[in-house]
Amino acid sequence: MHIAQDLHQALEDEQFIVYYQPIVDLARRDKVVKAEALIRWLHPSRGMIMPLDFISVAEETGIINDIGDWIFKQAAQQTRRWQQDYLTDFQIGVNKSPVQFHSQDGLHRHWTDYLRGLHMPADSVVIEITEGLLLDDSHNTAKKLLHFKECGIQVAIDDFGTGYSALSYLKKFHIEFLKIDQSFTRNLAPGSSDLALCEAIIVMAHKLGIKVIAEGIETRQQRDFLAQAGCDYGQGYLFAKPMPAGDFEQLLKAQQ
Ligand code: G
Ligand code: G
Ligand code: MN
Ligand code: NA
Repeated sequence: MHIAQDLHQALEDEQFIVYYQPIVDLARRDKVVKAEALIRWLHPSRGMIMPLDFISVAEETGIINDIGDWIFKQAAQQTRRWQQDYLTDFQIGVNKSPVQFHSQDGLHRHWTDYLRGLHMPADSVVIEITEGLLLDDSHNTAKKLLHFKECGIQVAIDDFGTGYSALSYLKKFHIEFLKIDQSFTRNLAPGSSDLALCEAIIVMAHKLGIKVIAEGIETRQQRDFLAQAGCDYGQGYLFAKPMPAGDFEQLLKAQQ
């Protein structure tokens, strides 16, 4: 198996697929208002390959930048159609690994130009980055994030709580969303420390003007605990798994 070489072919032959996982508004009867774009690779002989099995290789070879560019454009075009047909303020989250984030300097300009070309507001897109990125400031992370902010593209901290959460970065950087990691939502129960942590994160985020998305919600009970704690948005198998665009569109149609 030659993942590194195959990745080039994959881009050329458009073997990648964008899956979409709904993000629901917990205060609006779990209405689907956003999605996270998640890449899949339909390999001609090996079948479906998941991102964890090729993203790090793509980062090592540098092709991650082209893949990231491709997925951004796909997701943006799709989001434009859904905004026109179903929800004018529909928003899409796109993952950006630290490698991608650091190796492309004018990314914010490139992205806003592309969105303007599609006649979409820049805040249609949220970049999802991990905590690790914020801790290592040797690459001008703060300046780069500010560029996105100034252009109108929003920022979410993904997997929140799993890194070396230096809370000071929450005020230092301009962040719109925190995504509570699934490891916290999994064991929610009355009196549990995970529930206490979720509640504290939500209160803190709100005081800083940051909205909260809880990931990995699989049960009604988890959903209700989080909604009760004031969590803004939810994502997880309870609502839906990541799915191809056609299936996602059926969801949007059904809730009209
Ligand atoms: O469902 P799932 O297996 O898609 O995602 C696994 C991991 O892969 C997640 O941590 C997610 O952030 C990452 N991932 C999914 N799509 C992309 C992408 O387009 N770019 C990057 N950098 N990571 C992605
Ligand atoms: O980008 P991030 O690291 O947050 O990636 C999200 C990952 O979590 C993806 O692999 C996605 O398929 C997965 N996921 C989304 N919802 C659930 C869920 O409810 N349960 C579990 N176990 N995984 C989920
Ligand atoms: Mn993510
Ligand atoms: Na996550």
